[in-house]
Amino acid sequence: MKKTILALKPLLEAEMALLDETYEVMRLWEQDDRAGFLASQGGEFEGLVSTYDGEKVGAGLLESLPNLKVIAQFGAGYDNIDLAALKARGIVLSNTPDVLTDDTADIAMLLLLNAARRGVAADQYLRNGRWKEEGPFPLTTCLSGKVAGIFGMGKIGQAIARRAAAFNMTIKYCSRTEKSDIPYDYYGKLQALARECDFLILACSGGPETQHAVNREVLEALGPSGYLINIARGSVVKEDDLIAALEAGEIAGAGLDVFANEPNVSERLINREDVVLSPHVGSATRETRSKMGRLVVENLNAFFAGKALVTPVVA
Ligand code: 8YV
Repeated sequence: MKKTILALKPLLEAEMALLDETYEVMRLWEQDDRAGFLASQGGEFEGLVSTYDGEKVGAGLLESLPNLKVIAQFGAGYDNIDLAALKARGIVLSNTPDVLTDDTADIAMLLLLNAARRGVAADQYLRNGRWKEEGPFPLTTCLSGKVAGIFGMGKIGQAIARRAAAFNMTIKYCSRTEKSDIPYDYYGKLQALARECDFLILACSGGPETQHAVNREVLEALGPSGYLINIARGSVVKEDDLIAALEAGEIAGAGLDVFANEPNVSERLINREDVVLSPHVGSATRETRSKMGRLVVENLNAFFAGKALVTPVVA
């Protein structure tokens, strides 16, 4: 008999079909009365497919899934999941690392280039006829010779470092511990890194450990010619402090893919010319989302075959 899985958000069509081949998949997003559905059928589910931008996986949802054994997260980050509650119940968790590293690092570069060279603003300038009417676009600032300070030197941080180095930037980094195999200058304190860099790039995990790590003091240290780039999590930045620093000219600009309250983005950011925005698209290519979906299915298959998870977070 097929195992019954609850999916909080859809995978791409091909991977959804793959899931349907092996499992009885119930789609929470199709339920009008989610609470009623979970109350009546929650006991059926042994597996859960979750995502960062779906229902939060906390004590409440877990209580309604009393027979849950495995969660396969569609995403590398899992700060939407209450790990303590999982461990208390002995539920295992997988995620989708590695397959999204390059795409996410590419988006960091897209934001970095657009923050410095103002690509989006330059496009608008031309389209709105301002080149003809007002003359050349205002001068911008270069990347080469500048310091990229990377907060979080995991796989994505390292992929960003390789790209930034290819743009002739000097790399410095801050992470929990110094990494012996990384050739860049290490800083134990984020504020110290911010003081030493031109572009502060956030590539760390979300969650309580990094919550509001970028605050007024860090932005002050980054200084009036510094830029903040965030492809990590909105929670890493105290967004009110960022907006205040931008409004006061305490930093030069920002490139943001992630926000405090997605998908709602503060008008005070939207209305600023010195900010480049993207709607949480780090992993959002067809190829990568497909690979992420496959990993979700492979992890569930491994678990139900009694094997080790392919990419475990909590095993
Ligand atoms: C999302 C992400 O998972 O991998 C992560 O941590 O934030 C993204 O890849 C994706 O947008 C689906 O929610």
